[in-house]
Amino acid sequence: MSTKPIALITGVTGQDGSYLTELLLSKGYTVHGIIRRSSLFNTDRIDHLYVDPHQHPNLFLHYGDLSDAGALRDVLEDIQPDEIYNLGAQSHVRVSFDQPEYTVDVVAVGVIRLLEAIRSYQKHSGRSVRYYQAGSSEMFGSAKPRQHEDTRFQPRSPYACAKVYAHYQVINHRESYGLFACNGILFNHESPRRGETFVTRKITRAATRIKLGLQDKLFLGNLDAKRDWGFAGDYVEAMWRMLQQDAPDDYVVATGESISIRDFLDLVFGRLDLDWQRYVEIDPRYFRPAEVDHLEGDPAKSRKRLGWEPRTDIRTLAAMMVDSDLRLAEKEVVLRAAGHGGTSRVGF
Ligand code: NDP
Ligand code: GDR
Repeated sequence: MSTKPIALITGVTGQDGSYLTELLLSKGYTVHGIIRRSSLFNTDRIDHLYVDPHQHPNLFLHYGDLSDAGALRDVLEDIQPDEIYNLGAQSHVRVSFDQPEYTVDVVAVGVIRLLEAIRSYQKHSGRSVRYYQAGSSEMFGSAKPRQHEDTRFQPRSPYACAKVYAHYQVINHRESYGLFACNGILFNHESPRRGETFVTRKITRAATRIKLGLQDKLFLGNLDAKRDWGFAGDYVEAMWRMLQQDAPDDYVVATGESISIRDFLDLVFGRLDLDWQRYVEIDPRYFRPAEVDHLEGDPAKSRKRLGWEPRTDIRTLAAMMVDSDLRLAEKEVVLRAAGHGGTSRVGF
């Protein structure tokens, strides 16, 4: 019988899911991920980790959805996980204003569906599970920086309100049923795998395409917001560490430094020897009905209790994303020259 620890990840196809899968596989885990059925392939970020099921795989994928309680229960019964990382979400703040009810269903109700599935599974199997909840600095909303574990939540979007519900529901399951459940309160974290509609990746994609003559303009919303941006690869390590502690708790994960969108534009366009002011235009459609002006986290508790340190500063992160997107843009140039068209994308 295998003694490898078994992890289940919701949101395995997302940015964080892919880095966490890499980390857990490197630690000898068997990893199971829940994926959504899509009309197009949606596993790009984890394709490099997937091994043909006829060989000796240690990554398995299951169809499911946080809106489907029965499927969640079935997966738990089938795989009997030791650790569950709930990363699945409609994670775009601006989109949550357009799809508030759907966002709440996945981000808030999805959590109680999963927690109840775990409670029932633990009860009848006699096994115990450790649970990680992907909480967000967005929960702090308009609270003054630097925000820490005891800062009062002042959420400013349907997404943030849903994450606040999830946060307290996790604490409620911990206190009511003794579930080993942790809330990570993660500040923004980015990478070359970041979704292209989040502002950092939108900027690095556009700047590199502008550099190679594939694009003329970049349309953005509010440039004054400040964020504490770290590297996703560093942050998934903190998730794992939370579940290895003797007791469950809640932790802020952040770098402790913040810069504005303008400053990020300077870093990115500067690396490409371009002046962003010549290319960036403001489009009010990217404004949000309510904005979160300044997030900057205090990671002291994670440092002290988890021994966790952010290893990547914002300059290094921006360079990593620019260099990766430059390679993508170069490929696009080659494809276009061969008559294969370009990539105009829709989204916020
Ligand atoms: P992504 O948007 O990159 O990934 C989200 C994942 O959730 C994808 O795998 C997506 O699947 C999946 N998903 C979406 N809807 C559902 C659903 N109904 N049921 C099951 N899965 C679903 O997010 P990140 O990787 O950046 O973030 C991971 C988690 O951390 C999210 O919960 C996010 O809210 C939270 N978070 C992120 C931060 C960040 O800065 N990145 C900061 C703080 C919190 P598909 O690929 O099919 O769309
Ligand atoms: P955020 O990330 O809302 O912090 O949520 P995002 O990159 O979307 O926005 C950051 C800031 O940039 C401003 N902005 C723009 N944002 C987008 N997306 N597109 C634009 O064109 C644009 N122009 C300016 C925004 O107004 C905002 O102030 C992310 C997500 O990953 C959440 O899931 C996660 O919980 C939080 O980070 C922490």
